[in-house]
Amino acid sequence: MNKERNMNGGNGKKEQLEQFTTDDRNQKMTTNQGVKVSEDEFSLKAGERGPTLMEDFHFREKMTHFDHERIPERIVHARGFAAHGEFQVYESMKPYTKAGFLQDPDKPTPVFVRFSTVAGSKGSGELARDARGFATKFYTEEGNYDLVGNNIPVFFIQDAMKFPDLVHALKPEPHNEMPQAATAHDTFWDFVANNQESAHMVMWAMSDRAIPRSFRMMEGFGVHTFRFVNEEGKSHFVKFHWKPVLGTHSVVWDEAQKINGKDPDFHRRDLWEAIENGDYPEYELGVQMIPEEEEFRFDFDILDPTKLWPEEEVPVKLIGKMTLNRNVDNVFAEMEQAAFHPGHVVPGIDFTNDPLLQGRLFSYTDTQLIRLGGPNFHELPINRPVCPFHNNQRDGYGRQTINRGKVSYHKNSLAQNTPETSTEEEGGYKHYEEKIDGYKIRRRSDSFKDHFTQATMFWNSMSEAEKEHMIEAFSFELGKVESKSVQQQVVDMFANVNTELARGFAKAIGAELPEEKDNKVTKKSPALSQENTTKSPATRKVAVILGDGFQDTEVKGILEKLSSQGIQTEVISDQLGMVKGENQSELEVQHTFLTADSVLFDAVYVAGGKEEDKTFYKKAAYFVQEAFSHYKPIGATHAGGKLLEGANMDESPGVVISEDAETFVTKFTEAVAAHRHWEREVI
Ligand code: HDD
Repeated sequence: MNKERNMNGGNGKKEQLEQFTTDDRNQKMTTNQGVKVSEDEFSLKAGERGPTLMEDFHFREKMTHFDHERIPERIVHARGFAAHGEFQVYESMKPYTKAGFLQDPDKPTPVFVRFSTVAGSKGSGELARDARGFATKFYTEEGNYDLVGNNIPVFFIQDAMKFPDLVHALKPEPHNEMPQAATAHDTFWDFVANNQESAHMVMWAMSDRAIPRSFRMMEGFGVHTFRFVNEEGKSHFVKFHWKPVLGTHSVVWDEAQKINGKDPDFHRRDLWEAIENGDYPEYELGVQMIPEEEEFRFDFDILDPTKLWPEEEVPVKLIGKMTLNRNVDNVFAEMEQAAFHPGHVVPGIDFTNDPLLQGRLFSYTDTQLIRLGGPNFHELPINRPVCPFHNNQRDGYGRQTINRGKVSYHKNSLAQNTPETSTEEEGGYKHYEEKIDGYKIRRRSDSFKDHFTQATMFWNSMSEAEKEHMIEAFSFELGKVESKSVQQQVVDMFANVNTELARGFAKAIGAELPEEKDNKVTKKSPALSQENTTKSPATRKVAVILGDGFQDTEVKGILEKLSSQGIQTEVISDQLGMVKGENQSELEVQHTFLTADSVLFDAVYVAGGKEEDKTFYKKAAYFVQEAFSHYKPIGATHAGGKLLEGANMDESPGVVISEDAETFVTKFTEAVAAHRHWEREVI
């Protein structure tokens, strides 16, 4: 058995990483060769005012290492953030798959999860309108299994052959590298209109799903149809889902754009802080399964990655839970060097002929070769499996393993034909023996040619507020497109999805309104609307606006009660330090009106202060107005009530004003759990 394994707890991934972790604090400084350094500020010079000498090995080493600190950023998904955690299955999945990590509900499997945006560079703002990557590496005892998904269950294209075209179109335009982290430009929409298989995913990208409130509050999808294979060799088609325990929630577009300026790290900060606070993000793993013999039972092709399987037709079975419970020690070593690959599978999980998946199976290793500089990236601590790995692969840049012996080929007699292959019973991976018999052709199956039915189903499933947001999103994106022809092509394309939608944004961009199309699709899938998601006040961040002279006795009690509901409160005032109540007790101020902004919070509670402090109230009113216009819950007690009355907000949905602390806490907690109050009229 590998000595890196089973050191204590789990299957040893944490301990394995610790072997490579170092702490430079309280140590003597040395060069990389271990020689102690006596001076680290001045290069070695010929005379006090003279030139630096070539023999200064310390300077040369320090500078050379620095010059090589960067590696190419990911061509897509460059901006991301990750955390460690564990996964546990609820009950054995033996009837469906032999995958070892899905058998024993008492055995946790370590995981590493990286969330990302797709289009932007490594330093871009995190609230871009974009799909989010949701990539999970399971360190199983049978090898690494990577589920490399997105928060949108379908994709723009049906064949990986078109991926470079898609990415060229959505990235900043090559002649001036604009716009950063945005699809609101000519080339993206030109691609959409001329590659109409993108219709369904574009609907998702224009929906609230593309501006999540948090990585902790978004779903994840494996997108492709994979296979589960059990010990008897029976196969089920399977789609994977991650369901966030806190529900699926989004921000509004105006807010997203402002967050990008106020805190471009908003999503990573949220994840990092939740884990540091012990509010571990949780996601349930769900699977939709279709037995092999039912492959053709549906009105869409189940291998088409632009189609989802409506949950009402193929129920999602929740089979386990993932908990993210540990932040990384070092972003570069762990997140930047993590190499995910949909082709990293374990026995019991297999591929299908989805042509998008087939192409991905090539692309991911290929990209790591350039990004991580050679074929040995599997040896990097974050990528190492927890089980032993032995084969005849040798050498290459950065090789760390020291392979003993002179035999590095198969078959051999000098090493008794080892390392030896394993039978299926011994755990050897055996590809599912699917019968394939056909012509070599460059063509797409007719069963992949309906691009609009599910796009319409998505539209039909949205609430009124969600539909409005989508019309606005199209209007924004196409409003930024310069080509009138591209604008009109997109209007005409989406008239095939829904006339109200296409006319809605055509009007906003001054395009010709499309003719009414005879679209007979009435199907809905309620599971697609975020209106129907879990609502909970847990971990919601409330800005508490306090000024000197606030009603301290009651307000402190209210804050404690809110916190017992899992709500996090942060005090905002006009200056840092302590804010003093009318009975002289104090509370610490975490932010000023200058360092905080309503867009960084889920809700606002105004308890106010001395009523005569006009400047304070002016700033507070601005803060609250903005939160109100983003449909956020707003609460007020004491002097805060007058502020809301003055701004005519007091009668609006999601606004809670009460002098009675008990009633206030109950109603405000409900309002916070509701997330947003779309029924509110915003002037
Ligand atoms: Fe991809 C990265 C997800 C289609 C080629 N992809 C990447 C990441 C995620 C996805 C989450 C970031 C992994 C990380 O955090 O390191 N990609 C998807 C999904 C797709 C998809 C859900 C469609 C269902 N991707 C796709 C295609 C190709 C690629 C069709 C090419 C044939 N993807 C890549 C890549 C990346 C990548 C170029 C960039 C960095 C990396 O792989 O490691 O190889």
